[in-house]
Amino acid sequence: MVDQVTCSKGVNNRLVPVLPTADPGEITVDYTKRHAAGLPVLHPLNYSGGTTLLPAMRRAQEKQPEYFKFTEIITSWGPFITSIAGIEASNTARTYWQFLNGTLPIPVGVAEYQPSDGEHVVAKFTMY
Ligand code: B12
Repeated sequence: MVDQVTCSKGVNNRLVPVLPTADPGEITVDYTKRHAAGLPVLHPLNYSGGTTLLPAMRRAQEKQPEYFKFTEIITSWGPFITSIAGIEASNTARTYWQFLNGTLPIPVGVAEYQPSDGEHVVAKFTMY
C-alpha cells in the first residue's frame, strides 16, 4: 500500500506521480569526486532481490534530502533523471546526467539497471 505519492514536474510542466517502490536496496552517495559541474558517485550496497538503481536513489533521497536530491520525468522509455543536487539537464545547452558503471555508460535507464554488489555507479553531468 502506498501512503504517500510525491510528484515531479513532467514534460510541459505536467505533474507526474513518482510512486515509492517497496524494499529498495541501499546506496551511499559520495560527492568527494565532484567537480564544478557535479559528479556524484553512487555506491550501491546490499543489492538483492531485483532492486534496481532508481528505488535505491529514491530511498537515499528520502533519508537525506539535504545531501542527495534528484528529479525525474517520465518519458516513453520510462523515468529519465533530469537533475541531481539542483544541477539541471538542459535541451538548449545539450547537457544531461549520464550514468556509468566505472567508465562504461550503463545500457539501460536507472529504473531498469541493476548494479552488482559493490559497483560504483557514477552520475556524470556531461554534454551530448
Ligand atoms: C537522443 C537520446 C538521448 C539524449 C536525449 C536528449 C534529448 N533532448 O534529445 C540523451 C543523450 C540525454 C540520452 C541520455 C540517455 N540515454 Co538515450 N537515447 C536517445 C535516442 C538516440 C533518441 C531518443 C529520442 O529522441 N526519441 C524521439 C523522441 C520524440 O521521443 P521521446 O520519448 O520524447 O524522447 C525522449 C526520451 O527518449 C528521453 N531519453 C533519451 N534517452 C533515454 C534513456 C532513458 C533510459 C529514458 C528513460 C529516457 C531517455 O529523451 C528524449 C528527449 O526528451 C534513443 C535511441 C532511439 N533511437 O530511440 C536513446 C536511448 C533511449 N537512450 C538510452 C540510454 C541507455 C540512455 C542513458 C541511460 C545512457 C546513460 N548511460 O546515461 C541516458 C539517460 C540517463 C538519465 N539521465 O536518466 C537507451 C535506452 C535503452 C533502454 N532499454 O532503456 C536508448 C534506446 C539507446 C540505446 N539503444 O542504448 N539519450
